Amino acid sequence: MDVVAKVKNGERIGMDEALALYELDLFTLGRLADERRKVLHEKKTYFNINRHINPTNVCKDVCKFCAYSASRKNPNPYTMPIEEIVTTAKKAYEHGAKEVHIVSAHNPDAGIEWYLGMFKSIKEALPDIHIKALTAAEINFLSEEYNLDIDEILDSMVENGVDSMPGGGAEIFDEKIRDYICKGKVSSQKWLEIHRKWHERGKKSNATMLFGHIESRAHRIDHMLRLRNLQDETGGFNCFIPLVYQRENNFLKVESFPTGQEILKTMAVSRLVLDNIPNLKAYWATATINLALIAQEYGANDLDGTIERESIQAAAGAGSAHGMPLEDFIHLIKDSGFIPVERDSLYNELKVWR
Ligand code: V47
Repeated sequence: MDVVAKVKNGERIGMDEALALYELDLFTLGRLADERRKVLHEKKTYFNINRHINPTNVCKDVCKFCAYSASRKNPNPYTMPIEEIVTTAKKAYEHGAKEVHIVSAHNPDAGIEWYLGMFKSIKEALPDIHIKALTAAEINFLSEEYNLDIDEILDSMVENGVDSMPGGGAEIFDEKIRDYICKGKVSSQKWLEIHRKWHERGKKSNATMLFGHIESRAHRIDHMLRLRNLQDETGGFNCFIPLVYQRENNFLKVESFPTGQEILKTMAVSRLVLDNIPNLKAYWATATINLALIAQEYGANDLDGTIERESIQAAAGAGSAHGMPLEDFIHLIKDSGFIPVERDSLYNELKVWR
């Protein structure tokens, strides 16, 4: 049976079939992904009102793709005091944010109390806000730096008020590519193990994939299949987020960057391979807003959120430094023919913006 028939039958596809999907013309592939999206979400596109906070850029690791770390091309190290992080969260809450998304670098001078204490202080000040924080890469760093079990750290996260985990640090699971782009960072196996342990606590997380640099289509599919296997066991992933590689101010030499077609195909293939992860996020910060809006027709049903401020991808050229006003967000989703639905961090619907 050919891959189109198999997808239409709702059958699971493997590596060779997913590679064959990439060979389809964009419209055929898009239609398959759109049909799958409609079954799950009709014309709804989810977003949340959130505030990204990146509390330190001091990092002991050296990822070639990173433009954010202070030890590299960016000469301005900073570490926000906990009071400043709480004040930032409070201001965001007053502006309507329901989630703080907190991702940092791996700062060996900040101390474990700083890493975990910020969550406790935020929750004390704002018991209703959802804290999405600590990537598996940060958790692995804390475990190595302070000689703690992963379990101890995950338990402390829960005790200190972390509600869910973001999907960062996954990059590309293929060991050879990973070794080249981010040697020394959390291994693929460890990344998956940390998420498994988090899911075992009844908690949810996201999964990212950094693509459009030196990886091949097969590496992307391998990444998706490893996630699909874990999701079969735990069901703990809420959302998959293919992050488009941003090329500025870093040390990863890339010969050719993905076209809009390749980005859309990757979205569509993600939707079809990851048949057990309900949400596919076209993260507008890295895909650009216009392509993210088109990606809604290629399987994506989530656009992240208003962000308000973001430093990691913005340092590498993304247009996310100042977020996106809520009115613009809603207007753009509506104008592109979809129904904006404000969600909470766990994908419960809060408001349908008709
Ligand atoms: O893992 C770093 C990426 C990630 C670059 O869970 C880059 O909802 C593109 O975790 N080009 C961290 N990307 C961000 C993250 C995240 C973002 C949005 C939503 C969610 C979620 C999580 O930022 C890192 C890395 O892959 N990143 N440098 C770059 N040059």
